[in-house]
Amino acid sequence: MSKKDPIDKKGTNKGLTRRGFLTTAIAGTVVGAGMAVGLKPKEAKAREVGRLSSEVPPGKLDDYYGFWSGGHSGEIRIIGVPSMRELKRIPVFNFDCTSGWGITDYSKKVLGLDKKKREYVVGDTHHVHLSYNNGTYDGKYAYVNDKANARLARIRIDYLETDAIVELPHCQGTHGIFPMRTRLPGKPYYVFCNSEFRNPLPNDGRDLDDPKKYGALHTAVDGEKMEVAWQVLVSGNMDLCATDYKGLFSMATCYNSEEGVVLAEMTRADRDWAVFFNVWEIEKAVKNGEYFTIGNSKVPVVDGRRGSKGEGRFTLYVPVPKSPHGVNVDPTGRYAICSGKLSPTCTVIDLELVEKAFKGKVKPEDCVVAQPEVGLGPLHTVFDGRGNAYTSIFIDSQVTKWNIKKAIRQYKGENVNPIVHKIDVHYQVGHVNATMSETKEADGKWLVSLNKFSKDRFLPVGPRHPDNDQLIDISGRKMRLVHDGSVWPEPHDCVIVRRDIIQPRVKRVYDANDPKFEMYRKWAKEDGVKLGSENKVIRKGRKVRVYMTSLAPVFGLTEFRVKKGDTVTVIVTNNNKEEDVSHGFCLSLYDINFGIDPGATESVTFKADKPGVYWYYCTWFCHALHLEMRGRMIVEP
Ligand code: CUK
Ligand code: CUA
Repeated sequence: MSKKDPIDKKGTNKGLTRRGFLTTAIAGTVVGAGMAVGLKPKEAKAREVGRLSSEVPPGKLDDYYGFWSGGHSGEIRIIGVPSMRELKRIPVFNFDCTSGWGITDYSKKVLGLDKKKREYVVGDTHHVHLSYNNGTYDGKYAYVNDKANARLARIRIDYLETDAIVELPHCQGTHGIFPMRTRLPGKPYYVFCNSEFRNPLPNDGRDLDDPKKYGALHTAVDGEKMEVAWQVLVSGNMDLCATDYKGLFSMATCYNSEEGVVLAEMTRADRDWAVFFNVWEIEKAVKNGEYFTIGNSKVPVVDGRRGSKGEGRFTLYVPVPKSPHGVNVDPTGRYAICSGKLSPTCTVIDLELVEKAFKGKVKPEDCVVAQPEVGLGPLHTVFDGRGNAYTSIFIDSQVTKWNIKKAIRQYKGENVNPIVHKIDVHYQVGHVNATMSETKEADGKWLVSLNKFSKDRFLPVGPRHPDNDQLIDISGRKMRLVHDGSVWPEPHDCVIVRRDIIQPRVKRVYDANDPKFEMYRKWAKEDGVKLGSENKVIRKGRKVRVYMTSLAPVFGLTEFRVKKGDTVTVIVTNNNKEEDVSHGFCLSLYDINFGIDPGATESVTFKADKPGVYWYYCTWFCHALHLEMRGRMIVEP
């Protein structure tokens, strides 16, 4: 790396990376080659090292929407790229007073908290993916897993709000998920989910001490209906998930082929595998009734375990070295790349050969076409659309850029080095992702390295540090570290999407098919109230519905009366239609706090169990007289 590189001056990347000596030698050659084809030294230099600007000046917008998982928080976060500014948090499996998620009637319905069943109040989000068509994002939905309580959630992109959550039967540790990358005419659109932990099937007290009888399931969820379609019983623990670009396969990396329950047992074997699922063959079997069910769930299950009749028909086990983690398909759709975790290699699997292997024409092990050595602890791989792969290296704290075609040539015995460049990251990187990397439109501009450790990179804030999401320019031959971004733990993964694909609405509109309004319309009809324009208290026995408008700076009702013991539903409509004018409804000493977006209606149901006077007030600074925007709930004894 030249002394003129500004990165050198900042001292963040001091020329030679630990293993960079190898690529430095090649660097000179490329600059030279650039000059040979008539480039001025400056242009050649620009090609050599990325030179994109990450500055987004005041008043300007980011080029990309980043969808980050929130990890422990159970949410999704939207980050502008390249500014790395946090723009929004979308509550999914968690509670949030900004919107009232987990508090309002609609959100409780989505979360399943309205029923008298077991209630989950925590979540653990790892993998966010958007819905696709024709190999790229179609801007309809985002999906995210809950590893904690085995669920899949869907977020509608028009409002960037969670609209459905489905529980996956018999699963624990729902980890890798991936939607189909294309929609096939007349076929359902599936999102595939891996269960990482094996458990007794059904998990009702049987087989407690007989781990050989535990199982793990690969689940297909209909991404439009948000219903579980079928499941496949698999050998080993499944980790990450991916799909091909033709709509034929889903796939999972599997570790713990030993099917052990403690670490020493889980890591004994030198080889584990990647499992490929023959989606439409499974679908056919299910349609023909060739399935069984587990416990009292009605979901069809087929057996795809090793040595079962389904192996070779439903599933294909391709051996890969020791405990693989990530699996990623390159933008050409030809190669699936598994990262070794306990092996310093990536394994490149040719999906055309996988197709042949399902037809019995080649052996599963012959689908492997390359195995480049990328560093210690490779986890996830992403792409620039120019034939290069970028693998996160956990133990080395590096990102390795390597060339897929060269890796294939090397595997065939040619004396070529597929490694292009390595860059240090700070520190212990998990996922990396690049702009549009998970689509055929990968554009090779920015890469984000989601580092688990940040140690000395930020002001210390106690024993728990923020994570460090680093922005890296990948437009040149060499990578260039541009920005350190602190982020509260622990986003596992992200996708970075061109901004023209995401078209959210700035105010809520009464669409006929908006499920949020369905509930209110039904109630208003029952009560003969004009929703959004009338302020009325309707009593039916001990049930009271309070219809209230809000328009800055007043609520339509400055007081309402109920009796102790009533079940009260307060329905608030925000009649401000201007952008940005949200209201909130916070009811003092009743543990109620939710927001109402412009044009929206929200409601809350509670028991008026305490007599007295309780002020409700607006929680959004909506007007100069915002503090005056309030009223009294009078609860008669
Ligand atoms: S996992 Cu966390 S670094 Cu849950 Cu995608 Cu690989
Ligand atoms: Cu409405 Cu403040």
